[in-house]
Amino acid sequence: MESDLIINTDAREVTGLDGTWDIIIDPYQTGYYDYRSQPNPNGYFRNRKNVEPDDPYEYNFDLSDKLEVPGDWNTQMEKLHWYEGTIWYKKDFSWELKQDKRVFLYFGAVNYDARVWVNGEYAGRHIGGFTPFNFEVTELLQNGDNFVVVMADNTRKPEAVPTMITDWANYGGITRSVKLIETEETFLQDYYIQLNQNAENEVAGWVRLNGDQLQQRVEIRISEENIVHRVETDVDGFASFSFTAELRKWSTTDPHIYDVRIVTETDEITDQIGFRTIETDGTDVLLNGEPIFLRGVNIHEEAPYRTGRAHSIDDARTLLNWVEDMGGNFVRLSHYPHNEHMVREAERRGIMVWAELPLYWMIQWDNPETLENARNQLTEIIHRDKNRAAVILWAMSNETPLTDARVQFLQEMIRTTKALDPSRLTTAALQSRWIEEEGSERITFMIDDPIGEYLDVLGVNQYYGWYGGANAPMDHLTWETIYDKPLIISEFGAGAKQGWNVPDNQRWSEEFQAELYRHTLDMFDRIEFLSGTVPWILMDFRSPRRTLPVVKDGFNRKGLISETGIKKKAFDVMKEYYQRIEEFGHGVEIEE
Ligand code: GCB
Repeated sequence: MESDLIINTDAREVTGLDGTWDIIIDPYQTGYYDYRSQPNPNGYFRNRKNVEPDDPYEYNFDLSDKLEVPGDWNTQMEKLHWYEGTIWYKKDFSWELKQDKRVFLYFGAVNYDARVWVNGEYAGRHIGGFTPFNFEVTELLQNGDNFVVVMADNTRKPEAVPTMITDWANYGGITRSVKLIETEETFLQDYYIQLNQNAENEVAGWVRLNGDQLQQRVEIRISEENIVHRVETDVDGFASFSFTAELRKWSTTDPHIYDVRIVTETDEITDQIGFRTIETDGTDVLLNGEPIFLRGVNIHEEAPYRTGRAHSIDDARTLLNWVEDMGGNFVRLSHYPHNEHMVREAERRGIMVWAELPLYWMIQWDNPETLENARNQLTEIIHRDKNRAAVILWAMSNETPLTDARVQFLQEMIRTTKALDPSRLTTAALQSRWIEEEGSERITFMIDDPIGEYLDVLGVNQYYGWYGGANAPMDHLTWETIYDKPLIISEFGAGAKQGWNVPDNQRWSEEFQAELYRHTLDMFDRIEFLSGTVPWILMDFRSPRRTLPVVKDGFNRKGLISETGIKKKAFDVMKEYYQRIEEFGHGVEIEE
């Protein structure tokens, strides 16, 4: 699947359109449909204003409310706290037309359905709330005053990805940065430069040009190693290549990143790229050929301290500082693609990334349009992040039901992933089957989900002691798998309200949560084929499902840190566990 997405946008000639936008709240989509439900050619995208007393327009962007972009609408305005529906956004900007230049309008993400117009002319539409997209607007711009209008709709729909029910807030709006990207007539749109996973001293990849002058000489330069590799693009502007190179590997302890410069006859760009191999051997995950235990933690894209959708480099730094403080070397960016700052910042710090698609709980598995939508979101996120050494796992789904239609759907997703990016591993967060032995206390967690056959690494979520079972020693629990593949416990945990003052060991107390972590981690020591642990979750996050007053108040409280940034007791339990793993490895219980 080809994509017209422009990558590495920060390294290009960019004009930011972030800042204050005029908005119109439009629950009835009056700005789009007329009273016969037909698209109205004079919708709000025309941005008309009454000038004369008799002018008939029944809207006015300039006199309406304002919102900051990037940012969700729910946490910016009290009256939008629970709003799901359509909001129109408008931004004025001035532009100087340049000969021989092309211009693309790029959105980091809009949740969920975005239609875009420039100066009243239609530019395009995008579906999916967490992936980037761009439209060419060269012909739509004019010298001087311009405006862009976005119709953003976050209505939940049964056929959508994600679908109706999620355990997170459906934050709406233009949640990531908007920019105009200026390019040459023929420019380097996309490239893939990674180690060949089957020959670790071979750099392999491709470049793709966009424009009229598609046959060009291209150089890939890694000057730190005195490497200059030359290729020529074909009539379609495409060239694949491979060359041998002894490179310093990117790893969690030495996250070395090279400046890689790609120079064509008409364009050039520099990216920061790390080189590493990631593979499996039986039940081990191997980074650069060595087994590694993934000391992980789950993260939602929830902004620390202020709540709402996180989007900035500062948000990423705060969250990843906590991961490092805990002793982590791995993050699961659940349950959808996070912003690019997060991935690049993780990479700079040597933190490995599990990147996930929002195929969460229930999905219309037998709906071909839903599959197409999911594959499109997959394609976009792979395109954006395929040169990031930190990303080691493409995760297909979370806790999806065991039906044939779902297996076929996910198989198709795995096939697409491997075709687009043969250099990374696939996984999914599954559930185990509890087998209770009659007349005995023993319980076996059996991993035999049929999709396991097609994945490289198995993630399993388990909440023994919280959703079922007692918060007590777990010696009666054992784990079995029918697959000779690495296992990551992709979720475990318990809810606790930070500072909750109740007698020890009561549900919702910090002590209860810490105790459950101790019992669970003891159990993990006994799982031989375990390759990583990922507690649920780093920080409390908003979820409309969590209504219990006083304790929850609209937040999922399984965070190890409160949304106000205060660590709970279980944070230290996790930290001690990771110190022990780092020092002695997995499976070694230390006698106190
Ligand atoms: C899960 C889900 C996660 C929820 C969590 C919970 O299994 O994967 O999205 O937030 O449990 O807190 O119940």
